[in-house]
Amino acid sequence: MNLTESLLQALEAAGARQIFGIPGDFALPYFRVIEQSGRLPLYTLSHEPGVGFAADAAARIDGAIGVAAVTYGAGALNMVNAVAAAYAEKSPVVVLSGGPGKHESRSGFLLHHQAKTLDSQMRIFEEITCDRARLDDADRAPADIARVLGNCLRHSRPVYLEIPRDMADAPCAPVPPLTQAAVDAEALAACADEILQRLGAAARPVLVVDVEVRRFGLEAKVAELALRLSLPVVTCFMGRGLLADSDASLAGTYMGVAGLPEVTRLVEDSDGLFLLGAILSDTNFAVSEKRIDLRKAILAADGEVRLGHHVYPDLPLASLVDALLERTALATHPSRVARPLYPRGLIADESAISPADIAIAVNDLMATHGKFPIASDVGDCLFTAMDIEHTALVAPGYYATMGFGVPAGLGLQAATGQRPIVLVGDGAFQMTGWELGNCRRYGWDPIVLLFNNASWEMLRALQPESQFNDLDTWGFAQTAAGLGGDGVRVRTRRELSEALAKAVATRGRFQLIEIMIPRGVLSTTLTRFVNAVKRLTVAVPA
Ligand code: TPW
Ligand code: MG
Repeated sequence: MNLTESLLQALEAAGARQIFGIPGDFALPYFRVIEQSGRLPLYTLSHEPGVGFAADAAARIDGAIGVAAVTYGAGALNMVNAVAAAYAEKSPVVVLSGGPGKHESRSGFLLHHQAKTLDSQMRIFEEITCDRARLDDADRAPADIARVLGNCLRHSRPVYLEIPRDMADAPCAPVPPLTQAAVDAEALAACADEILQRLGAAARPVLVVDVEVRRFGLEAKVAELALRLSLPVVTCFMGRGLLADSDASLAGTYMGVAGLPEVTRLVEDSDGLFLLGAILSDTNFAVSEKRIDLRKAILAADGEVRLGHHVYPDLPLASLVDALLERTALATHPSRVARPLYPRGLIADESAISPADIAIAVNDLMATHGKFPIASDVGDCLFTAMDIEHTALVAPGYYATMGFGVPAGLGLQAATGQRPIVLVGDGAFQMTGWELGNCRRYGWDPIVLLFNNASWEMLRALQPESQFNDLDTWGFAQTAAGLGGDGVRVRTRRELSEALAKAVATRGRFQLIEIMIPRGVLSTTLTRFVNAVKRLTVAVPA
């Protein structure tokens, strides 16, 4: 077995199902092994940000690890933003980078793709990964790989492995199985008891779920826990889509002043908030109507549990959920909170299309054809997603990087085999929309809903006086045929309805529906969000 083969075997054992990548000369040797071994399918894309986003989305949807394989320097550094997003939003992406061979670094020449020193890249990635190794020693490599992949899974954050090009084929032992750190059973028991006692004493307990619940594969268990404790469940903005297919009484998504008033009241009036796997970000919490006193909440995240002023360190979320389930039986009275009803029944007339109409059209579509997983970009499309029925959703709701939507959609389809819907603005599509050109080779056929308002509209909403938010009206639909898909531009609700019906009926080619939206027409959630942000003058995701 050579070094790349033992790495691939370890990746597969750790849950990887495919690799996204773009090669370069420093990466050719390990890419050859990826291809020849046939262990994991390799999907090459067009630009490294897309590679990072696709790997991230695959990790998010599967609760598994995603793999992004690139070349040294120009490749890896092109992916910094996507990896930073994965770090911030706790997505376990394994970055594989080629690197100069050992003898090359001794040549005395500067090497192409070298930024400052040959360590610059590793140092840059140190800031956005939770562990790293350069696999330049075949004896040490198995242990290094095991440690790095173990940390990727434990922390659900990106890691970095550099493969010097003269090491890819070096003989190497298999990677030892990953071990799990032991959990202190007494601390776990005490913590679970204390949580249940607090929730029991609360008059209005609420369970707030966020991304870690999916990252650690706990959705079914958490839904069961909510049912047994008859807790109403709310997702964070980032956690939208969680528990979508469960029986839990899902009240909606907490967005403070920007969200549904009944959900805001539920969370902000609660005297027993149980935050499970939550990222304490501004987009999740700073838009609160009333300040939520987190000291009174129970927060289980980042491998620890905080209850008021004390902390139980080193308690993985999965162990905590198991311990809580062991201590609870099914409640005799179910939670009284009902799921919100999302709007349906698009009036297919000659009116111009608003973001709200798009949400209704997607709800109609899912009512007829079943649910689709959704990948959303940043912009009004993401706020519009809040009016769409709960379904699996991946979106950079906290780090808020544009360019995520289209490549994430490809990642979803590669990882799940399910056909996704992509929601994306014209500004974001200008960044990574070209990745759709890779669909034909792999048989992917996402339905892409492009919100074309010829504008960086979200920025305009924040600062209406600026002219620089005007974009040109690109003819996106017309580019689709050249990229191997079908494109159509729609201006009225009738056209939208017809285009969606046709898109669903056409399999095997990506379907790009370019939806023309007049400037200044926003979703209700974005309108509320912008007003709230202006009022609260908190940092905005822009
Ligand atoms: C990588 C800053 C946040 S929202 C926005 C920008 C430029 C405008 C989005 O325009 P789009 O959507 O896609 O047409 P819409 O609905 O507002 O019209 N660069 C990156 N990420 C972010 N978030 C920005 C800039 C930004
Ligand atoms: Mg726009």
